[in-house]
Amino acid sequence: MRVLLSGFAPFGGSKLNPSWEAVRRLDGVQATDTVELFATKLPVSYREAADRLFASVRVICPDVIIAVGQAGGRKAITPELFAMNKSDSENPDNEGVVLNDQSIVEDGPEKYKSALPVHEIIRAIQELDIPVELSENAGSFVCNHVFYRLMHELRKTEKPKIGGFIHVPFLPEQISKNGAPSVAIDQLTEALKQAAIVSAAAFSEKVTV
Ligand code: PCA
Repeated sequence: MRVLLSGFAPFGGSKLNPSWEAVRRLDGVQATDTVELFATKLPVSYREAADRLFASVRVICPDVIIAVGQAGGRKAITPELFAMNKSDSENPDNEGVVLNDQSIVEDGPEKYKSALPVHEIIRAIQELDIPVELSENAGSFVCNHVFYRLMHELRKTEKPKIGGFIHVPFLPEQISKNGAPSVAIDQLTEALKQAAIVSAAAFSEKVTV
């Protein structure tokens, strides 16, 4: 079974993005006897990010898609429960685009729920002693945009797949001494690997029931 993890390029003046730093370390990793991991990098662009994810999905044909992004300031890894049909941020994306109060999919549902087993993911990461908690708010910038487009796309794919979104905190090297909380790269990488394994197991159960 294949799990595709996406990470984002740096944005907002940062030199790196922990989401890509972590998932790139998982590209090509055989996580278990049956679970293979793949990674793809997305631009921080409302216009392009989701289409780039779908292009990778067409090439890799994963069963599980886990999009990952940075949520600077959060103290824990946060599997997201809901994607909202709204883009609204003062921050420009990497193409300089600012969106205010805009629907992502015209006439689309107000929100989608993650299809990942978020509670199992949280339990598995807790067992590794890595900070993790549920989030019910993926924001309204490019991450939520990709999450919403992914969930919208997954409704209509022929071959069943599951997907969702996980935000990760800053890396220690992104913050000044007394600044925001952070989680080390090895922990982020291990946590996302577990998230992939748990999600693949949930997907197998779903398709064999
Ligand atoms: N985080 C931003 C966009 C890219 C990223 O890594 C967000 O939370 O929307």
